[in-house]
Amino acid sequence: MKRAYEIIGAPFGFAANKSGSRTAPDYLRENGLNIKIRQRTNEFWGSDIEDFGNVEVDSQINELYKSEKTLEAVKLYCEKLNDCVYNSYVRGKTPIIIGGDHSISVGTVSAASRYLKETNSKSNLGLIWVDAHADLNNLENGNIHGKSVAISLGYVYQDMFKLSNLTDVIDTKNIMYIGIRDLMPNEYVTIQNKNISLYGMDKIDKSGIREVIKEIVSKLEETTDGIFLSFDIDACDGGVYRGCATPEVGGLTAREAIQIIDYVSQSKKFMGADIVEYSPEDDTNGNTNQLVIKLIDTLVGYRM
Ligand code: EXY
Ligand code: MN
Ligand code: MN
Ligand code: MN
Repeated sequence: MKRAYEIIGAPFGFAANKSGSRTAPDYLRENGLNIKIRQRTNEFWGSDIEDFGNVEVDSQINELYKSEKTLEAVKLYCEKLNDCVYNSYVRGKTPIIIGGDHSISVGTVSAASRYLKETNSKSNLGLIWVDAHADLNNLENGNIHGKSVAISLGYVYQDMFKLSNLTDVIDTKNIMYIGIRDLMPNEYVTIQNKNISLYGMDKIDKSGIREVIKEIVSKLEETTDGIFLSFDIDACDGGVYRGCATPEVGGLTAREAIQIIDYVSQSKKFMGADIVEYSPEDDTNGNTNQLVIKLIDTLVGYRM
């Protein structure tokens, strides 16, 4: 499908246990993701691709983090990112956001939802969350990158977020988890109680990734107005792809990850994606760098 993709860097890494993902957008641009080279072949692959640059972590956000107000830093950064991604939609683009840690999805998911609300008068966003983790922790302690979905649903930190447009932006019935294999007890309880769709590695082993992703996309195409993909690189096998804060063994192969992205991005309801948690400094063998480049290229339809 012909689209105008816009790459947006989100170099925010304060919400993880290790902050290596903050360097990912610039590192990728210099190591494999040369946008100018990709632009030269637009005519072959049919889609347009532009680099918006980064939504920077400004001095105010840095100060909040330094004074141990990490949650405030997440909120301020995600409000900034929400505006940027929303404006990308207004310009008719399909935004591809490169994190940063997974807390940045509080900004990206809310922006997709905001745009749908504005154009369809209601927001009925479908969210495919590919991750080793559910990021649904509703406890007030712990790393914030493990709570992005909980914040988007309005299940945690309501005092901080309730007046922003970052929370209460998605319905549990429109969330599809893929690749989850490390759940906290409170996350497990929420998934059970709310009956959230979860396609874990066992399901992928049994049915194959093609069946899984077909089923997910056809459900969301029927029941929602737009599909956003949030792809945490730790969904991929942490024994091979070490370049992230929380590698987990037993995850997706490169081919499975590529198939997910290939299939989702061809849906007519596809609205864009974020790719998060890649940490160049933890990527000691360079495998994760190569994988992330391949995933971004698959998203934008670049085939060289
Ligand atoms: N559930 C664990 C926690 O909350 O500490 C692990 C979270 C890791 C989150 C990474 C981004 O996906
Ligand atoms: Mn995550
Ligand atoms: Mn994760
Ligand atoms: Mn773990």
